[in-house]
Amino acid sequence: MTRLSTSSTVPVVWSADTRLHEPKHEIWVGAATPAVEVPARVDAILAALEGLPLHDATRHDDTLLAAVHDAGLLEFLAGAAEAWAAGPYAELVGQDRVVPYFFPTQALTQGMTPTPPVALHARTGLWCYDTMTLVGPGTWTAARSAVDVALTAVDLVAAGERTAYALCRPPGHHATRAGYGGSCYLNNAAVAAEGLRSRGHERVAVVDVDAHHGNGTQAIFWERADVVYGSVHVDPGAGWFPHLFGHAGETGAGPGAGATRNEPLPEGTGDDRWVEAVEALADWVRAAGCSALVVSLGVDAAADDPESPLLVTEDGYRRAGRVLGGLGLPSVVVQEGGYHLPSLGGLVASYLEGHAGA
Ligand code: SP5
Ligand code: ZN
Repeated sequence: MTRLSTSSTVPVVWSADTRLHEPKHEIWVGAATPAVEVPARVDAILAALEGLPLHDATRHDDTLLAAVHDAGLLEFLAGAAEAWAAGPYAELVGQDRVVPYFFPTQALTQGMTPTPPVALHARTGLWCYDTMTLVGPGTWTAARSAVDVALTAVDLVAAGERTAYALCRPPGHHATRAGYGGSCYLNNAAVAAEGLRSRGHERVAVVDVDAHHGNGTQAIFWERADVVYGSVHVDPGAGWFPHLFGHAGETGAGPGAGATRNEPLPEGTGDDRWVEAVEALADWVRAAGCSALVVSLGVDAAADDPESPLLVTEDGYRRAGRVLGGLGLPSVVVQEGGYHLPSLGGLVASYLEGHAGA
């Protein structure tokens, strides 16, 4: 397992409450499969970062969260587990997690204005866009505490740290303004970007190296010029989640035209080509004149990861860290995906070593 050298001292922010989200299962292609976004991820990462200064997240109010997310989504997520438990779902079918079965797509509504559904099992589909992202009793507390983790890391950077690492769980980059999915509920990286904006940074970059495109972050900042979003990920055009978004032609709209950049890569891409794409994103961020950086650090691009076909190594993540750390910007590194428990921590440690050592 990789250990950080003492020269790269990055504060680590976490919260024990992030362990409270226990999805147990994901429903994928109609079948319940074991969840991969599990509480043990937190402990695997903590173990690999042993020796770095550890900070407990402090409570932050909802101001920045409400700037990122629709009030209806927040209200739904905060109350969904309790409402589900009060319903007949556990005794009826043995389902003790909130999961949608009905989705109000254009194919159904065909331009008519639908009356909002009454049943909870139908209302869930208004907010949740897939079947893999289940809500249980601890989900809201965990997701809300992950936002506090991200904002505490912003506080540390605002107080003068060059780089702070936010051990967020559940991850966030697939959560849109009014939707959750892809194992994500609240968009921690987007809230961190808003946090840096509120601390006086006029233009903030979010660079996303998770194996999957961060469609939620892209959507949130799609029409904005003050937060630029760049991502490297496995090509959705080759059949990968999030399917609809992450293609090279998506570059933003309105005032945000040109403020989004995507680097989709083919299955099987390894270190050299992946790091080149990270370099392209770094050059683009440099040209955009940003004064602060949020990194969406998913380590599921790694070769051993069960959720992606990219073949990046610890050395690749270290090189990516050097490239993004080399921008010289105050940085909040936010944990996204990464599911192979034996290698997860070492990948995070390698990235941070590269970033802080650059
Ligand atoms: C944050 C993040 O990395 N989210 C990943 C969401 C993509 N998930 C796609 C799921 C594809 C099917 N997985 C089958 C494994 C069954 N446990
Ligand atoms: Zn991912």
